[in-house]
Amino acid sequence: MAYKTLITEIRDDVELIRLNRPDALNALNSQLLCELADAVTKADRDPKVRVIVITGSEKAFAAGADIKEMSEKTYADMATENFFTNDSNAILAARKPIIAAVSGYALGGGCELAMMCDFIIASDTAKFGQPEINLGIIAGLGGTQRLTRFVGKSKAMEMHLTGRFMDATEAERSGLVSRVVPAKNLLEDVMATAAKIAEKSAISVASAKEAVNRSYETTLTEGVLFERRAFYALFATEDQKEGMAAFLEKRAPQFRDK
Ligand code: CO8
Repeated sequence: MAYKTLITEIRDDVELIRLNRPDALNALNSQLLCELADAVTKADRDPKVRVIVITGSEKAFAAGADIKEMSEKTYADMATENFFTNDSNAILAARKPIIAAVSGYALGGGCELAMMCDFIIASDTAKFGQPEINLGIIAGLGGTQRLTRFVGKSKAMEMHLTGRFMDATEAERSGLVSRVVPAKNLLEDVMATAAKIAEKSAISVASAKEAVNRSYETTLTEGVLFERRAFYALFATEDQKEGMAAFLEKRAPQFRDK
């Protein structure tokens, strides 16, 4: 599939997906979401890819769902088209880690897309917000649920009710992003982080992702039980033997995803 709204490349073991609708600050329309779902699904299946990075431009990660595309839609259109749902589910279904590299605006659906990734590294120019309230709607790609889990009820409620933006410093302080880096270093830093993950055993990486995500979906007791089972299971892998032997022999491990 040749993409019209994305630029994709594999650099070393990393699939770099750049949202590319510069005239609309990377607003998410149906075509972009469909192409993104396709690119993520293919990268997730591609043995040459170990980590996926989603990024935008310096000015905008994505300024939200495409308002032009949505403006004339009716309730019946939205409900029957299942607008965006299947595509966002495809992104959430990826087993490989996905890093959002956010510079500039990450608003509405753009903020929600970043939050669907496994973690966010932001440039010091990043601005996050859920300004849908200004359009007479609310967030629709998980923003009321995920932002609340990231930053707590008070801040999430204020952002959803007023539409105000959060800058990178506040986003880091509130736990929305894992790190803030100077804008000029964003991609380099994210690719170095991705390379670090790519060195690990893909089996333990997938297990860690699954277990951390499980913490959102279950009670503490059930989550810890889930983690314990995943932990025991890793002792059935060659990579666990290799990782521990390498530590004891004071050398770097050679993981083989086995
Ligand atoms: N949709 C469509 N076009 C957009 C969008 C958008 N979300 N954002 C920006 N653009 C376009 C502008 O219309 C403009 O196009 P043109 O040059 O043809 O007029 C171009 O991008 C540049 O934008 P601006 O001139 O406005 O740039 P500024 O630097 O002055 O402002 C802002 C930047 C502050 C980001 C401003 O563009 C803005 O406020 N954008 C809208 C932000 C917004 O409201 N986002 C939420 C959208 S709704 C949403 O995301 C719901 C998600 C849930 C979907 C769930 C489905 C199930």
